[in-house]
Amino acid sequence: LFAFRFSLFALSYSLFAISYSLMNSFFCIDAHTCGNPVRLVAGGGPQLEGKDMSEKRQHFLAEYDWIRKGLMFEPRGHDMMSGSILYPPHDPKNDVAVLFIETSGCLPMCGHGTIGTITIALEHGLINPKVPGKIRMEAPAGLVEISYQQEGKKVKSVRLTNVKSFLAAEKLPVECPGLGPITVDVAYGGNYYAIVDVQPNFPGLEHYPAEQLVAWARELRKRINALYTFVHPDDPTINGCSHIQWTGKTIDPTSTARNAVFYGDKAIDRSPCGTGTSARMAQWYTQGKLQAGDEFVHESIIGSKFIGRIEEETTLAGKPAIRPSIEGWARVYGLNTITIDPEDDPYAYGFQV
Ligand code: PYC
Repeated sequence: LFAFRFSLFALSYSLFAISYSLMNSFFCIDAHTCGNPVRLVAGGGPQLEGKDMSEKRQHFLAEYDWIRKGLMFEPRGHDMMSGSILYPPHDPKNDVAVLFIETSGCLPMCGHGTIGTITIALEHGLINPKVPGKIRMEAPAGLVEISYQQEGKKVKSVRLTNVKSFLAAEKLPVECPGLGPITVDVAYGGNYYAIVDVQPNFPGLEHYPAEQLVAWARELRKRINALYTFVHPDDPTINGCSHIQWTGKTIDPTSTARNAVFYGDKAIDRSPCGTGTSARMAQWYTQGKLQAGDEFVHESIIGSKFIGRIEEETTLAGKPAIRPSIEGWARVYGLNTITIDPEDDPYAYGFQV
């Protein structure tokens, strides 16, 4: 029954995909997760080669990155735009595989992207979970286990148990433009994050406008990557510090912590960032500030919240690691058929200013 159901899914998906890609048109379903955009490409995504999503990610980057640029950058997207493309799973035990696309590239894992993608896919019948209420999702960074609450067609919340997350380095010195010498901890939660904790030269994110944090973060990321190397122990295609996580005082005194996560070249995540929250929970866990069973309520720059929890205490390459879970919600708001036609539009592949 599974094989039959899966082949029907795969067949209808490929027919849909082929007919859209022939027209260079992409049928997208737009949503946001706690304020941050998720554009799911439900038709027109390319067929990719590879035995898993990590290999498929490399194939996409080598041959189809124009699709990401066209759909994510202005004029069809914007600085914060982020999305995903669904693929059949490689392991028959799993329900779906996902490629994440974003202004910054193709992320190994994206938490807000997962919550939005799963919400859209369930509400629009693009996934048929083998076990109702549960989804096993293959991401380039590894297996992500999901549970969700649905009332009628509406998905009310999604909780994802992320890949192994760990603190990679502590108190790395770096000179931050505008702030002077600071130290950062670097943690992995599906991407590598430099976490800027409150310290003498950084009183907290609430003291600065978002544009200022963006400008500093862009330069800070360059400097960190020039000084230090980060490579995932199991997958060398995941490397480099891609995000900066500014921290500060919460708006709601009942929240545990707040962040402003910089990604791409000009974006601050409007959600608390799922992989950033995972990285920060791994940092807190390793530093003895968070235990299994504790609730970690993480607030974003706009005050939206993810609820984190440690699901498993484990190790990775001899280092302490956790499998954190993150719960959040998404709302679907638009159907959007987007054409990328370079013969007709000089800005088909987008631009950045
Ligand atoms: O939620 O993991 C996330 C994420 C990564 C970049 C933007 N959001």
